[in-house]
Amino acid sequence: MIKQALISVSDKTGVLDFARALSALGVNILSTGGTAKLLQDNGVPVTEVADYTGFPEMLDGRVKTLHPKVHGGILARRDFPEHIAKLEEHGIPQIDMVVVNLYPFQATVAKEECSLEDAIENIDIGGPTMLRSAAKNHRDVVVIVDPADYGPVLAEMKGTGQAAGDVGYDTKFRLAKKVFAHTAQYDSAITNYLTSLGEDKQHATRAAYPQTLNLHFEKVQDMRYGENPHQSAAFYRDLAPSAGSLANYRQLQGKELSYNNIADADAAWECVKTMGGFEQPAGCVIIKHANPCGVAIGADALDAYQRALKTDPTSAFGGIIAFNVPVDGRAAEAIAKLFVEVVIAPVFTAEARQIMAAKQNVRLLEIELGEGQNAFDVKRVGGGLLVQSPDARNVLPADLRVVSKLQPTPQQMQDLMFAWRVAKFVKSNAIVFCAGGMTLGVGAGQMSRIDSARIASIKAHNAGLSLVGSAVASDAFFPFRDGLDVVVDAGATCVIHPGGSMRDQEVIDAADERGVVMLYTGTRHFRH
Ligand code: 93A
Repeated sequence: MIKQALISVSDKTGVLDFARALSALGVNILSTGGTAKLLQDNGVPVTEVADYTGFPEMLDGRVKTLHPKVHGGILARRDFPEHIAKLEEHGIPQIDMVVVNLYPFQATVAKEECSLEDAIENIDIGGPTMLRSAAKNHRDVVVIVDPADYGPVLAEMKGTGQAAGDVGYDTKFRLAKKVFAHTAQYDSAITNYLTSLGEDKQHATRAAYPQTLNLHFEKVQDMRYGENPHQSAAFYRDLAPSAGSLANYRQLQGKELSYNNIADADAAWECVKTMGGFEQPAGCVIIKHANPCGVAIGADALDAYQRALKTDPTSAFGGIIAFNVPVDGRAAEAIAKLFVEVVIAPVFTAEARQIMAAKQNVRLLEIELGEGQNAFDVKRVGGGLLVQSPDARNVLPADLRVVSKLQPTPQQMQDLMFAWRVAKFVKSNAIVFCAGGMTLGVGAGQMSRIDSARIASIKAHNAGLSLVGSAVASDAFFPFRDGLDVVVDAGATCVIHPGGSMRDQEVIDAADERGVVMLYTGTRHFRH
């Protein structure tokens, strides 16, 4: 039963209605200066903490609630008779609810003119102390740091069940967790600010990336192992994953996802999401070891899948397949013939699910399509992290520059745009041959571009695919004409790459000499 609440808030949103409702439920309210005044002025009965402790607020408000009568009342264990006896001995009533939000430190330091002095005065000491006391003793004390919780807590108190006039343990526990996350973030903001101060220690130097990086992710699952069986692993997701991201997956069937499954599923999903906007509505991507081994667009899921599979059916064995359209029964029947690890789509029809149910080991993931982007990319290095914005840039036809004498045909333009989108998802150095909305040969992850070009054409040859009249994308410029000669020798008639090499002219001259179309994107897509 909640008999006494302490309310001390900087953000006074909703607090008046909440306090009024608590008061109506017979809760005695204690409050600090500004909050007490607001409540009094609006007719809510309240006792000022200073009157309660017998100590005035002092040191310009730095000491308001830091008193044993406050903290004893919050922290005493209700199930320990010795604690209760101590409270009685010192005349300390119990405090059953703490409603606190903190001095607006983040908002203060976000202001351009904020001085160190302003920032320091906005470091809340008494507030976090009460929040942490109450959260520690959450078994007996309700703690609210977020005004959004006023409504749900009131509703629970007004309920008629066991918890009438109180809230259940689950709610108390949830609120306590929220508090520790909040105070941790608050302290992180202070650290970030202090470490961002320039030489004069007075003003923060503003940068796109904070001085200290605090990542807040929640665990989705522990895994049996990591990239290899001797490595341990877990999957964490953003507290609010952006729309359309892998972490929003819904698994319909199959074994637990492994570390490599998740990494490859992400590559497949991110790639297939870029397959919209072509003449053909359906896109399919098959990934092996983080690289696309077949990408195609088609009339529907089945068509796109069959074409994607043609690029490299050997590598597709044990692969991960993603679609940007619903998977129906016909597509599922075709997929079920191949050994695959994971299939991802926005939706699987009932018929598709029924067909895939015969393959219980295959993991089926549904993810809603969405345009969201991660706020940043991270890569772990020894003793540190590399952070960057994601490679979100998608080149549009208007960004392209034709540098060869020969102009592209509309069909070549389509093929080049498709090849370029795929190349972004191939590990560098990337060379991708395409035609008619499907990959023909993918050269990935080589230390030299010319080797990627050779491998891509060998793979097309092995798959029995002709490269005559094909389009080629290269994720970065050709440093010499030799790489271009390899792809043209193989049959390519148009090439797309960022340009920007010292020997650009040599490579353009080679394109003209060989009679092929060459386009610059001005954008590079290294991927490591
Ligand atoms: O200055 S403090 O660090 N010292 C305290 O003892 C104290 N007690 C409550 N800040 C303190 N507070 C904070 O005052 C609360 O966290 C809340 O943000 C604010 C509410 O003050 P008022 O009710 O006067 O507007």
